[in-house]
Amino acid sequence: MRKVVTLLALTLALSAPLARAAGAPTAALTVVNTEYEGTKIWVPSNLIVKKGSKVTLTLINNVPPDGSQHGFAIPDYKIEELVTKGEPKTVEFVANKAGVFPIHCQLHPKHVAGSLVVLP
Ligand SMILES: [Cu+2]
Repeated sequence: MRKVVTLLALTLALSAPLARAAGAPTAALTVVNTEYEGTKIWVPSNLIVKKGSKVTLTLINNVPPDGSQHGFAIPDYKIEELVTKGEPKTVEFVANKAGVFPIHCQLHPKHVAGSLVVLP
């Protein structure tokens, strides 16, 4: 009986990390809108996650003046947010298709664009 209990404890101890590894990967990223010499850009511009990841984006608009608004859109994932300076926004989605998907500000075509890269 003692051997069985020891074996059971050992099995549980070894299987716990495996069970965690089998869960969906997660990615928590903070993306900040900033202005450099007159050019507005979300940084980092390229977001890289693995397919199947539960992605949580924290969007922060730091471009003056207070109350200014910029967009953050990933049309292929049907994401379109308005982010006001001083009011960070959280976006959650599952990266369920692999590829390279454009990110842009839907309000300002000249705002530098980026990409969401979902690795297969
Ligand atoms: Cu903008």
